Amino acid sequence: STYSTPLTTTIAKELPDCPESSPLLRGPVTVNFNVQVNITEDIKANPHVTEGGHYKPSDCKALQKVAIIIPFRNRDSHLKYWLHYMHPILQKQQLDYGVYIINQDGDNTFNRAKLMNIGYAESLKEYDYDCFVFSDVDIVITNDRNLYRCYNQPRHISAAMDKFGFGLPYAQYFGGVSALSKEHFRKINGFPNKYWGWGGEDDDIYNRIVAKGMSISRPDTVTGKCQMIKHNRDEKNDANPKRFDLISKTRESMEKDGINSLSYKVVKTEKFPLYVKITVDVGIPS
Ligand code: UDH
Ligand code: NGS
Repeated sequence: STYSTPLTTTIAKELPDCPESSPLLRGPVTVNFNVQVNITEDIKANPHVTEGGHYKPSDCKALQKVAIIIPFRNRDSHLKYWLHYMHPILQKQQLDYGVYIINQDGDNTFNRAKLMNIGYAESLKEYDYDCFVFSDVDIVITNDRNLYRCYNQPRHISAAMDKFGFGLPYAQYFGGVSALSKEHFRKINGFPNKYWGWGGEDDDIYNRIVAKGMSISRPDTVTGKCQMIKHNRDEKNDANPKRFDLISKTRESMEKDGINSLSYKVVKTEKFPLYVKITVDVGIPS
């Protein structure tokens, strides 16, 4: 005779850990910013991404929970390319991830680093992330083996940008796309809030990392290739004349300026199929 298992019994099966190296990765990815992209098509093309731009593998447990944070204002034309190219790559990387667009409200001077601090704080209210990737909206990687995850040391992901001849403009460059674990981020008291306008905030972050005895990890120059969408300087993001003075004082200022002094107001939170957009009031230069 046969025994049947009661239908009501559900066996809670733990997913196995995802492998160290995803079998879905292929290497080079073709990117072309002259080809038109369409958000409706991209929503259809990414059916496993859930409302608010979240994804996790269904057949294995991701090794890291990654919040992708994009400082933003008035760059929808770039965001659609970022979403088009990055969502498929991030899924192939078998990450448990969410995409956070941190949109600066109003038209005062732009503050990239403060927006990234806000992204860290806001994403943690939603999910227990252990890694934070900070990315400009106009940069995409062109090799899917360049992982959007954290390493033992803070990671500089955009290590070989087209505009710098697929190299670094200088050895300490930490701009573009980077990844810090929660532990790295807390160690450096997050990012500076006092860089209004263009330039220097990425150098300040570099100084913080070095001041706390850490070093920068990077992919090799083949894996690290990325492309930036060409554009003109935005309004209200002129070069900051105070940046040189500020970066000469990181070691002192970092103790009191950072995640421990962050203050802002959320104006609006909007969930779209491929991302969350959090509009924030960052205040004005003081
Ligand atoms: N950003 C916005 N909106 C703005 C300003 C900046 O979304 O108004 C964000 C965006 O994610 C951008 C990042 O901040 O990718 C960095 O700003 P940026 O793109 O202005 O910096 P970048 O150094 O360019 O790439 C500076 C202007 C270069 C002009 C070159 C003219 N050929
Ligand atoms: C340095 C800036 C960085 C900037 C980098 C690349 O000079 O913030 O150039 O700029 N530092 C200072 O100004 C102190 S780029 O070529 O992308 O325009 O990221």
